[in-house]
Amino acid sequence: MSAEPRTRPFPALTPAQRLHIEVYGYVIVENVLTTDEVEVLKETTYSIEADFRRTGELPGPNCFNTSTTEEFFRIDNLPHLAPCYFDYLTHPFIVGMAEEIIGGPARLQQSDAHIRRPMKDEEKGFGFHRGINPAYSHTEKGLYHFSFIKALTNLTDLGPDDGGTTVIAGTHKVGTDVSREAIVDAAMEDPSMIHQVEAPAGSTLLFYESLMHSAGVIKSDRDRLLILGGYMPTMFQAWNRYDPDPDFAKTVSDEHRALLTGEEKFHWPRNPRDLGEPVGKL
Ligand SMILES: O=C(O)CCC(=O)C(=O)O
Repeated sequence: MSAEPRTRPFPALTPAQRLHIEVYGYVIVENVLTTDEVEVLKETTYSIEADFRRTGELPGPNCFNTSTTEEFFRIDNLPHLAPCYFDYLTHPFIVGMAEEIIGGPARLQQSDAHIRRPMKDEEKGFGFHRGINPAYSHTEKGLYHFSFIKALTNLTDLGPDDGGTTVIAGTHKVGTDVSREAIVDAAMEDPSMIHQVEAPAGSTLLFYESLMHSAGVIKSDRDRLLILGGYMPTMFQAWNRYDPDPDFAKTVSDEHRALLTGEEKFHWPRNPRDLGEPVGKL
């Protein structure tokens, strides 16, 4: 019986990148997207916002806005809304990175695109949060695997004043017995633990969702756009309101449908790597 052809790189991360996320809870992989891919994603998101502001309409069924303020426009549940969104969320390298960290096959669990603009002075500040208990982890081959991983790609260049995503390094392993406030207060005492993304457009921040993270504070006059996919093992349910559009799911390949729906559920072959293993080829 021959093995099915691999469609995603494994391992996707270099040993150094894998060690970085292990220790700090995040890693930045530069230039994952091409300039053209970035431009189409930006244009699509700006045009969805412009249509919404003009008509109040969303671009399709089964999507929603988490925010529609002037400073923060966010459109959620993306795969069926535009081919560029689908291509990002199913990007072999991005899904490959997610599956490496989960430790087995992934389903798309959340997706959103954001436009952030400079805030009013009184609203400036961090909003550190995390979406899931650090308990949903397991260790295999000595490496920490987690059941909710996010791939957040900045669509604008991020310098120090551009409000890149900001994290409290290493907090992915701090349990929920420690309150959010206690973690944030402790980190504020020693800001060397607070790391902010600075990277060219098209770079991906891969992070455990249990890591304390926040939008950065934009001090420049530039918009910050991003797209984000959240991935979980297939046996997990989709997050609230991120269920796949059923009509769209019928139109894609079996492999992509499985990624959108998680239909393989508990058929979940584990796939751990050795830290020293080099990046795998397709
Ligand atoms: O805006 C950002 O950079 C962070 C996004 C965020 O907070 C999240 O994914 O939960």
